[in-house]
Amino acid sequence: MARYELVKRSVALITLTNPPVNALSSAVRHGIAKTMERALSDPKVTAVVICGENGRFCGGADIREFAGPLRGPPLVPLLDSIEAGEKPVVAAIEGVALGGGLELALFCHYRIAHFKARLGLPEVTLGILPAAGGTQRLPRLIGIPAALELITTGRHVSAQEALKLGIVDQVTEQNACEVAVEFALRAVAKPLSSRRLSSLTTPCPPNLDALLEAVTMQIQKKARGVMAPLACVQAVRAAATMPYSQGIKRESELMATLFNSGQARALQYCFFAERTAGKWTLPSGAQWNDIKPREIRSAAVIGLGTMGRGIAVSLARVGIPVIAVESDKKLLETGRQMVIGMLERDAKRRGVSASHNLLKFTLGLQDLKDVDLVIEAVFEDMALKKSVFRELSKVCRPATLFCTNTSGLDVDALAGVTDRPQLVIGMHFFSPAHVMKLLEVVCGPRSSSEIVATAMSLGKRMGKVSVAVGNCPGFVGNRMLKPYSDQATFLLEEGATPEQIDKALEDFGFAMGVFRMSDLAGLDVGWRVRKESGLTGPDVDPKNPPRRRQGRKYCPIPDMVCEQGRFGQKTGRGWYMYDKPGGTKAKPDPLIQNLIEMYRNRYGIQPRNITDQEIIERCLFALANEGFRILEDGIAARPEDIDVIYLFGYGFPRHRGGPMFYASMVGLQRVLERLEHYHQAHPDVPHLEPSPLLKKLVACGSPPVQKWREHIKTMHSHL
Ligand code: 3H9
Repeated sequence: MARYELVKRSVALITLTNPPVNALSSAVRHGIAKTMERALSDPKVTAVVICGENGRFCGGADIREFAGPLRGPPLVPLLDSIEAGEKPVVAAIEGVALGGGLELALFCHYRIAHFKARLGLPEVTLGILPAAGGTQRLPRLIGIPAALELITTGRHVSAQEALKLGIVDQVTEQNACEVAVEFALRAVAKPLSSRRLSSLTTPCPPNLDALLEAVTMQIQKKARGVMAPLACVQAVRAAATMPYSQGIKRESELMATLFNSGQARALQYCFFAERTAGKWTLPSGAQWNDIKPREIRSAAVIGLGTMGRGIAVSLARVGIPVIAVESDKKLLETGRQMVIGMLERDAKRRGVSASHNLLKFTLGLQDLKDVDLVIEAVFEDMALKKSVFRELSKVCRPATLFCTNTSGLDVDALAGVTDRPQLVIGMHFFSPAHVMKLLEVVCGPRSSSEIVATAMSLGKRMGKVSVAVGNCPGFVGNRMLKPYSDQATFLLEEGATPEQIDKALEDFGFAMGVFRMSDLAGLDVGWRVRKESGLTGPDVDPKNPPRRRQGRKYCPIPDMVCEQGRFGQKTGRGWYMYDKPGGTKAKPDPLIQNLIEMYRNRYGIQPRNITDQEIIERCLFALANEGFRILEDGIAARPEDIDVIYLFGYGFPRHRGGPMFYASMVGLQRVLERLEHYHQAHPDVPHLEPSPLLKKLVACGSPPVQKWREHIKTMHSHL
């Protein structure tokens, strides 16, 4: 776990060997302790270099070990012995030095980084803080403002930025280990006292209190209810105001509080869930690591509306030539200008040159005959999409892969009109497609493992978090959204206001409550879907009881809002009012309050006081309940997949872990009891009836999320 070699006759080279990221597991810590002891006690050794195997210095503490009791040597005393030694120790940083990895380097006397290396203290993203001295040493090295920014955001910096900030002593384009060995030889004669960060005082800005206050306020505004960044501020304050030994104690007290918190567990769960999501398996047994994706050398995007433009940008910026198609000259020209503008802004932001030459714009589908893959992104209309796919079948070569960007239509029905149903798949991008990280890869029953592998790998190449899901109306994300937003509108009927419901959800941690979110997305989209599915509009039988549709409770308030031409932000009016069409500052609108009151009067509904607890339970337990049904139906393979979809596509607060993890943290027994309670009160709302899987898990003793799969295994899979 740590290899020892003597090089150049007098330099001990210690290599951390724990692939893939050389995390500081208990075995690695043992290895460091043993090899350092050997190096410090061997009189032949005059200097030490620490590096990591396979061009990666160290990805930090082994996060998998956080779940169990601490084994092996604790990190801080081990690292103290490195700094206290009388032989210069040089960290040779290649690949990454993150978290405990950077902290290890900060205990070394010198740091040499390869020019492609990335450094950072990302502990805050895992709900903890850099507790191996990071919060005390980094401020001593680079000053309070810069250290505060890095520690509270967890941002990674490039080697060049690390050099500018003073984190590393040298950046090299050569082998960092070899450069570090030469550097170590030259350092032998030099005094080490000024290189020991623990002995330095922290350079303190005169306005320390104001600075810490400003950062605290910024954090409270941006990350409502999140504990770790605030604890980081307190730890950095200790670095500024206490001697090193006391600061270290404070760091460790703060860590102890965070370490056992639900937030840390949730954030660490998210880290692994994100990585698990890419590991898909199909009922045939085909899986992510044994099916080779096809190489995509060219692509086409059909339709240059909001979605198509974002998709074209996402493809072009990773170097894939794109042919973009529109149906008439005017739309094509508008689309062209928008795509080029977006690509330029994106390139400027990333400091690269825009890849215009990769884009071609055309009115004719026949230009697509040789492309490797087509993404259809026309209007969400089944008949229109079918006609596009019929045409594509005629013009494209037989091997071209067909993808449809749809937020809920039947992917298999589209596959059925093509000459290659096995090469058709859904790619549900989220708007704006070049910004949002989520991609639902919708596998139809006839989608081949090769197209699943290709769509997943293309998603990864575009920087997306891709999740394979089965084919059903709304797939995973939008299917779950319905019971969630239905509960919100039922709560309106019963006595709540849009702003009260939004506030409860935003206090819970959502970036936006359900009504503000709907105003942003546009209320007309859902209205059209409801009209098409016969829930509202002229097709509804007038004899139908007004608040019931298709045998269940129905709330027509959202339709009434749309009937007044209030479609959300874009029209300047929706659930809220805005200062102008397209405005973003939402203000409560008395007209909405009137509309709800009139509605209640018409149906004799007596409003009651609704607590925030009821809002959270009804919205979020109904959401998770649908998640359990999705698992039962085999539309998602794992609870982690559902959580990743909600984290990346729907603004679910990361420190709550996602709807399924949140349900497990609340306790499945409690979720079951509350759903039973609410279902009893609202027997005509089937979404509140606890799902069989939830009941089964409770009967099995409420296993942790990671074990649910064992109980789902026997169920049918649509993936
Ligand atoms: C810490 O250091 C606390 C300290 O302050 C000390 C306190 C006392 N541990 O992301 P990838 C796994 S907290 C365990 O796909 P990439 C990962 O799960 C830590 N496992 O690769 C995956 O496993 P699998 C602070 C880890 O090239 C595999 O490695 N450090 C760890 O895209 C490959 O990962 C961090 O927060 C770990 N530390 O990205 C850094 N890291 O193959 C966390 C990775 O089974 N890590 N794995 O799915 C990362 O940000 C990225 O993994 C990294 C590589 C940038 C390193």
